[in-house]
Parts: sequence; structure tokens; C-alpha cells
Amino acid sequence: MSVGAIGDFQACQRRPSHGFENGRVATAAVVLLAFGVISVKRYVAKKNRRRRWAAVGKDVVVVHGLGKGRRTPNLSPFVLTLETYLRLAKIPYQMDYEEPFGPKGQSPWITLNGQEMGDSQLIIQMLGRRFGKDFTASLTKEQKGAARAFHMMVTEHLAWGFRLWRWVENKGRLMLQEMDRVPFIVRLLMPLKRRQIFKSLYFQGIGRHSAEEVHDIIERDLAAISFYLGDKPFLMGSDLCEVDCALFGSLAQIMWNYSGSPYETMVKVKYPNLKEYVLRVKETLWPDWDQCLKRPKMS
Ligand SMILES: N[C@@H](CCC(=O)N[C@@H](CS)C(=O)NCC(=O)O)C(=O)O
Repeated sequence: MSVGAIGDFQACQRRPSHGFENGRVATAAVVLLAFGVISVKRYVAKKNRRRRWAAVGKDVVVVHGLGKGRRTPNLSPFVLTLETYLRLAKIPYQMDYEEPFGPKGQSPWITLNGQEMGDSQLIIQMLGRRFGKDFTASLTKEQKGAARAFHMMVTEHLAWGFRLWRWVENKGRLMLQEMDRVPFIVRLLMPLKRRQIFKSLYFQGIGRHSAEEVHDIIERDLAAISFYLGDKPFLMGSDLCEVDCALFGSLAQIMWNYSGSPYETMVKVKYPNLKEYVLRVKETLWPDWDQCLKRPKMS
């Protein structure tokens, strides 16, 4: 072999062949095309969903939430709170489970007359103003103060304790069992979600305590609610108001989706007026509870 031929041979060894390079370009093109097709499909599906939600009718609320439970119409206390409020306020609504996370990256969120809004508490305030519903109007200032304090205790304190049991102490197992349908992707992403929730519990502060300490902290909240409720039918007296929706949304989870937790014993045995209260709200606002467990997903 001549010196020139050896040089050519070595150059050929260093440079990938045209065939190899073409193969890589083709693979990249296929991947790009697949991404493009998926993105366009997702965009079109999103547009179509919005068109459908806009067509439900004027002033009909579309509630977007996480999926149904087997024993409660929703496994999220916040979605159940919002639905309970819509029933109390007699505002027509439809459920959607296709896109559970909204503008704030959380569930629930709503579409109303084509406008999107997130956060159950802000939604309830907005709907109250828009539809002229204020269920605390006849309360004294002192009672209004108490209603607000209990509302915040339920959504900003109690909820963290319950969340810690569901995701850390129970590792999300019971929640998966109680879910109406568990998509494969949800099972797959569970460890990741648990890690994310554990971080949020840690930064909130409650995740730094031992389980026993958290049980004690939460029992104090439940006891306070039970003492304040006494033998009144609803938290603020003989009529339901906004705070009852939040309280029901959380306590209903304990009644039906927290079997074996210390909180179940607290609600059902130690402070039985809480259990009676949950059943009373259910009977008043959810006469179709069992049908709701079977309701089809909006499509
Ligand atoms: N402040 C919110 C809380 C909603 C919330 O925490 N939703 C949970 C489901 S129960 C959620 O979306 N978690 C997912 C996340 O925060 O990334 C509200 O009242 O709507």
C-alpha cells in the first residue's frame, strides 16, 4: 500500500461515513417531527377543550379537578369544597377531569364564560360577588371573625396535617386505592410526587415534626372545631355558610378516605359531633352523592 493510500485509509477511519451521518440526521428529523406532531395535537386538543367549556352556557361554571374517588365525589378537599359551595350557592356547574391543573398549577380551577381562574378560595370570593351570594351576611361581626378564623384554620393548617398523613405516613397508598381510576402515568410518577409534597411539607414546617407531634397538633384543631360546633347543626348556627363548605371538603376526606388514620378515630369516635356534622352537610347539599360517584367524565 502506498503512503498516500495509508493516509486516505486513516482519514476514512477518523471521519464517520456518509451513511452513518445520514442515519443520525434522519433519526433527529424523525424525533423532531414526532415532537412537532405531538405538540400540534396537544395544542389542538387544548383548543377544542376550551371551545367545549365555553359552550356549556352563560354563567355555568366548569370546575376542573382531580379525578373522582370511589367513596367521595372528589379526593381533593379543595375540589370538594368548591363543588359544595356551588351547590350551596345554587350556581350551575359541570365537572371536568381532563385538565386538572390550571393557571396556578393547582387543582381546582374554573372556566366561567371563557375566563379561567385558579384557587378555590379566590374562586368562591369571586363567585360570591358575581352572583350576589354572601352566606355570612346575617352574622354578627364577632361571628364573621370566627368564621374567617376557622376557614383559614381548615385550609391553611388542618389541610397540611391531613396531607402529611396521606402522602408521608400512608405513602399515598390509600389514596391510590380510593381513586376511581388510576392512570399508569400516575402510578409511575407517584414517588416523584411524594418527594415534591414532602419538600413542600418540610418548607411549610409541619414536615419537620414527628408523626405523634403532628397528630397532637391536628387533634387540637379538631377539638376546637368540635367545641365550637357543639350541638349546632352547622358551624355558625342553623344555616350553612362558606366555612361549612371548606370544613366539609376536608372532614369528608377523613370520613371516607383516611381509613386507619388517627384522624378517622378523632372524627368518628372522639369528637362524634364532627361525624354527625359531615353526614348532615352531605344530606343537605349532596342528596345525589351516590350518583356522583358514578358520574361519567365530561367529554
Ligand atoms: N389554595 C389552593 C390549594 C389547592 C391545592 O393544594 N390543590 C392540590 C390538590 S388537593 C394541588 O393541586 N396540588 C398540586 C400542587 O400543588 O402542585 C386552593 O384553595 O385551591
